[in-house]
Amino acid sequence: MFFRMTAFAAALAVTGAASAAPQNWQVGMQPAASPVMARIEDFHTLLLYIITAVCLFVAALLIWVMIRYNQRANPVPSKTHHNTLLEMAWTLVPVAILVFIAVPSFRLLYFEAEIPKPDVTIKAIGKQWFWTYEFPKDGDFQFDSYMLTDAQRTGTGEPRLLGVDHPVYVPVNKVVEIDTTGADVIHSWAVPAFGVKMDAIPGRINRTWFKATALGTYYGECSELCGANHAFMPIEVKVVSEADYQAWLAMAKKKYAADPGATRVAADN
Ligand SMILES: [Cu+2]
Repeated sequence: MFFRMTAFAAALAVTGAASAAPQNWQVGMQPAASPVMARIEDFHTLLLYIITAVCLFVAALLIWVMIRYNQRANPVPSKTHHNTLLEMAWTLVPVAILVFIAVPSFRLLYFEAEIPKPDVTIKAIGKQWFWTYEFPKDGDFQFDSYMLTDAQRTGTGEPRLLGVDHPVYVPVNKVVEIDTTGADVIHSWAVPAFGVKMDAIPGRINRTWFKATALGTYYGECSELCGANHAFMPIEVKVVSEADYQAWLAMAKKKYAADPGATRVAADN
């Protein structure tokens, strides 16, 4: 079972798709692979310019005060205790900056929150400590997705602590709705390259979405501390062409519907 799935993944890998995972010594974010993440990066860059300017301005004021108004340069201190114009300025200028930031911030929040009509709907159920994926509209099957052990990883090229036995497949350039919930405690379904991080809370369904813009393998991790193996329930999403997705769907429907417990084999290793 497990090996047949791996062979299928290997066949798809021939299409030359890239892999998006954290790199050693990485400082910045993973390259954006969805419209939401592209906007998050733009917003992040805008904020970086603003906070850099604010920091430089405040640092310059501090240095100026230290040099111009130290005891040696200014032996007789001023008795000034207020200055209406200055106080208005240091209140209103930060307000103006915050309002300026709020506009793109809310625009981004609503862009994330308003889910376009989905082409694919996937239910991601966080469990201690793995993910169960359901495809309620494309054939109504489900399967479990466990992290690969070091022994299982050998020869697969899967990254340590990120590769899973049964990745989720999604078609490229299609809107994928993720409905997530927790079966036991709070988990969080997160894939950085898609700009997605949604708490998986028992008793409710949280919805989010992404539209992967490039073929490849994308990794994420449970992002809500959920117990002993919190760090060992990664997320692996394979973004494939529509034809490859249909091929996977046909195979998955048969395999998982015929034997819903099949994934247990991998789980018990
Ligand atoms: Cu978790």
